[in-house]
Amino acid sequence: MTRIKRFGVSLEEDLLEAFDAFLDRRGYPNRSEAIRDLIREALRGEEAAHGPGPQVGALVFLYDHHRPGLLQKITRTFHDEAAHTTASLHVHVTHRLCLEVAILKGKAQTLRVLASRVRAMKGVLLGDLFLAPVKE
Ligand code: NI
Repeated sequence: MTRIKRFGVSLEEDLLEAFDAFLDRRGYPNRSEAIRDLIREALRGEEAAHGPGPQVGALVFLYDHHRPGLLQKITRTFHDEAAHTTASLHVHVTHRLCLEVAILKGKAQTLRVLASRVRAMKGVLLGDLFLAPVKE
């Protein structure tokens, strides 16, 4: 079993209060458990974002399909990037809004650029990219 090490953390009182409220909302039994989880999450996120190996990803984005030209732009972008797109899911959320989930595969940098291109389009209201390194 890995040895447990202790270290001290100094932070502002209001930040600590906000952190404790966060622990309550998430149901953490103590600060150590929450800090361990946050560190693991940050390390995983960094590996996913900058790791050199292949990644699988999901780009989740919400857009206004009434915006002139937007649908064609989105379609063109994903056709250009067909090698990286494995599947997609489209949900008609409201009269105007569509939610799309594109499942992607490729290098982190390529997928991040693709996600940024989609997010930058006028009429795309939000877009989040989830990446996970593929390990054999
Ligand atoms: Ni739709």
